[in-house]
Amino acid sequence: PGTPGAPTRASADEVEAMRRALALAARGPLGPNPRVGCVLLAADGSVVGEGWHRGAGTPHAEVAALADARERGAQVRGATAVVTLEPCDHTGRTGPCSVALLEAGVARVVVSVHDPNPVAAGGADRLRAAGVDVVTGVLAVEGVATLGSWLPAVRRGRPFVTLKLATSLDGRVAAADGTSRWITSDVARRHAHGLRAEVGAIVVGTGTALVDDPSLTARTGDGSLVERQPLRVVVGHRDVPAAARLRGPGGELVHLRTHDPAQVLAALRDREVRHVLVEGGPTLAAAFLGAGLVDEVHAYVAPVLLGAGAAAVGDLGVGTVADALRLQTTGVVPLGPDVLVVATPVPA
Ligand code: AOF
Ligand code: ZN
Repeated sequence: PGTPGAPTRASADEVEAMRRALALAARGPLGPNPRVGCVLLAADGSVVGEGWHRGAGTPHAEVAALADARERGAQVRGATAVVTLEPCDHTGRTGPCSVALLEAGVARVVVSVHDPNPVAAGGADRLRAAGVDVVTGVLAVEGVATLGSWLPAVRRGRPFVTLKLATSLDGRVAAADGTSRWITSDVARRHAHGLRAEVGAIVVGTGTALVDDPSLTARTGDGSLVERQPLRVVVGHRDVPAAARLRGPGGELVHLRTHDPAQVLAALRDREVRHVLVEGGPTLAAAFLGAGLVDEVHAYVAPVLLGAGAAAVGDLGVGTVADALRLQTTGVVPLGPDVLVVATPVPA
């Protein structure tokens, strides 16, 4: 509680509680809903309740923390709620956390990140209007990092898009005869499976589905399927053969009969996908890049030279080097014999 009118700031106890709330948030799954954590502090700074969001359809972090306090028989009236995302003010799959906090008699709310979701936001305003002290922006850099691709996805109103390329040193994805298994090493492929396990959907063109016959599953080192499988999305007009590996065990198969990346993303947003991995081939990669719908490129590059064969990215309509699509490198990771380059398009 600060002097009326004076800007309120989080106390040292509250900042420490936010660190704890962020660690709790990270226990939650990646998926349609954000990862959120909440810690309830009594007036003396002691922790009286903790909670985190365990995925869409389950109680929000604030409600989970209130339930924890009740179980401990702790007094919540007058407490401070430290929460990594602004409390929601809507009834979605569950009720508004703003109201739950008010009904519990919470006196102060400390928030890391403002909720960019237009249907859910407004909790901070409602709490302030009811006389609750609200502080926002506490450990905001860490808060944003914990939310990962959920935050840009909700801000943009479409899934966050990662384009994955796996190429030879001379930028090719196949040799002259079309063979492509395996250009990158086992280490690089395993790393790519980690990325698959984090996304909501993997997208390929029908050409890739037919020629490479990928399974598009997320697997662990020993080849077994991870528990949560991304949607397997095939884009284009050609049919997927009944014998394709894509039809085997793994995530749900979705066939979108379009070539328009914006339509693909709209369809996946409607299925509450927050992060899409575009895995090929060159035509689809060029379509997404050309439409300005790639947020991040993950290029696995193997020290292999092919000299001929398909390039990773099809025609971008770049006729002269001044028109090249320039990216900014944000990370370089050595992976056994290969290298992963992470890069983001530079806005024109
Ligand atoms: C969460 N967990 O702990 C908080 C969220 O459909 P619903 O009811 O689950 O609402 C999801 C929205 O609620 C979500 O997009 C976000 O804007 C807001 N806050 N969501 O899943 C939480 N605090
Ligand atoms: Zn909520």
